[in-house]
Amino acid sequence: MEEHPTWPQEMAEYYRKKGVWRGETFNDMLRERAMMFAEKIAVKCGTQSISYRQLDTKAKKLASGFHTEGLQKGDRVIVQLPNSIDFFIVIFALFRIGAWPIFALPSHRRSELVYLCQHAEAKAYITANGQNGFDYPNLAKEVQAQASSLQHIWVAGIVEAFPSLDEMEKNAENQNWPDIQASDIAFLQLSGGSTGLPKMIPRTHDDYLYSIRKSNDICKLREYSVYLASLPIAHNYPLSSPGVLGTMYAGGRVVLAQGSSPDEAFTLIEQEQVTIAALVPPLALVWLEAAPARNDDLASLEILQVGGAKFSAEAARRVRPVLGCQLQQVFGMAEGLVNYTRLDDPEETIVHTQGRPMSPYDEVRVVDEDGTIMKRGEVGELQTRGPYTIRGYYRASEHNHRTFTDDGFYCTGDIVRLAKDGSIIVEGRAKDQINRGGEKIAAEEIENHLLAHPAVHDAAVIAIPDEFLGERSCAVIVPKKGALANTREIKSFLQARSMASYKIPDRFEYKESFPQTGVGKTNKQALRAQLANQYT
Ligand code: J2J
Repeated sequence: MEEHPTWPQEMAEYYRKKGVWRGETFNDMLRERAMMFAEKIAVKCGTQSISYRQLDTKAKKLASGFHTEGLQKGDRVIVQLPNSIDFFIVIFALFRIGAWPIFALPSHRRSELVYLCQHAEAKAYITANGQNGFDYPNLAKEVQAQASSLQHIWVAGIVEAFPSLDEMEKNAENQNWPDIQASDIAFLQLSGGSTGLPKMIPRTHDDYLYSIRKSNDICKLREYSVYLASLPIAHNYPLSSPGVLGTMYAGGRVVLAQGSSPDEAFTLIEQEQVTIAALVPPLALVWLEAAPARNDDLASLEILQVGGAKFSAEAARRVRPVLGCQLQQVFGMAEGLVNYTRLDDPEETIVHTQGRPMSPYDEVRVVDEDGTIMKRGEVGELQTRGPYTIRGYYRASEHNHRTFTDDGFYCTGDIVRLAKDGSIIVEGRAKDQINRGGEKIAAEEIENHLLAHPAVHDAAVIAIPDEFLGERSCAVIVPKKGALANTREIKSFLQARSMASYKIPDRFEYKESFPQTGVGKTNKQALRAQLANQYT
């Protein structure tokens, strides 16, 4: 089985020749940072902190432990950790032995995790001790019962009956580490998905580190930069745009928060002299709302990044006057391409566009439904390829045929238009997904859950506009003849199937039938229009 299509050889050679891919691995990165920045704090979390040197030492010891337990290069390992120092120790330990972290989100539950474990034949699952009020070790046990490949569950922190990561650390001196190449896969990132469960995205050391270096250039990340991570750092945006890894690459300091409430975030900005923070639009609205009524000193904050979903121009315009910092819009995707507004762009570009590709090697084109390339300024689907955009998902050959063109472009499913200067304006979406304030929901995934309910004949999950989140999800259900479908009951049915809670539909509607397209598929556009009429 072809596990993951990659760049054609001539493209790979070209990127190497141009110095885009430098042959650098995450292991090189940490080793060099440990030498260059030594006792400087790399990550701070609450009262705990870790220096670059300590991180390198701890990661090596844990890598040694993983090795002793039989983890090998290319093994897949689910990593489901909250924003914590352990997250870094774990991923750098896995990089050291060449095992691939799969970046599950803390909000993922049994349904997502069983799928990830089964599909990737994960050998180990590393999770949190459940201090934050959710019993992660128990979830891991439930998952293991359905995933025969899972040989190990390891817990960060202490929980009886589970081996802890601390216990696993072994002497790492004179260890023979496997040979890790920059062209090797470093990890599997998760896609928001539009069909079924999340697809896995194979990212190499070369391509990801390129995206991080480029992001650092654009965001001017330096040794004195302090990055506030209040979004879950397993997500591609806070991980790499430039995120926590970019900050470490620059030798800066990462400050981890457990959430984005102004109480926590503003206090950290003031205490830690944060210079850059990243948010999704609804959280930016909360900050804009809260700031005028508080007395925090936010003067250190130079850049507020907003991305993951469309940020309205009205809100964008308020960032500088209210928070006193530069706004940067970020339009990215875990598959690769990331667009930024530049720090020195004219105000109108920063407020009205979602930025432009970060690399001169990014190729973008806007096409109509037949794939014909459109003129500048016309609205169509964005397709892209480049040195850090994947050529295919992991173990998804059928889906890859639909999502990647013959000439290797990724069909983003985003409907955009290009401004005169090449900046991208996101106008909508062709993919069957709901973007709930940056959290992505694949309609089909939830429809499949709904169809498993005995009273449901047909189901369609669609986006409905929402002032705060941008979009919310609505499940429209055609009940079986004679069956009584009850919202409360269907909701608890979904909850019992155990999925990330943001995927549970916000609203339920019932219909006798769905409008159809010419070929007999549910016409979601017409359905959205019907619902919109119903509520205006
Ligand atoms: C409109 N839609 C946006 C924006 C993402 C940086 C930033 C974000 C992500 C991310 C990321 C948007 N305006 N500013 O990985 O490195 C929607 C698009 C896109 C999808 C990707 C990064 N920013 N989007 O959000 O993989 O629909 O990555 O295709 O989660 O989010 O989602 P995801």
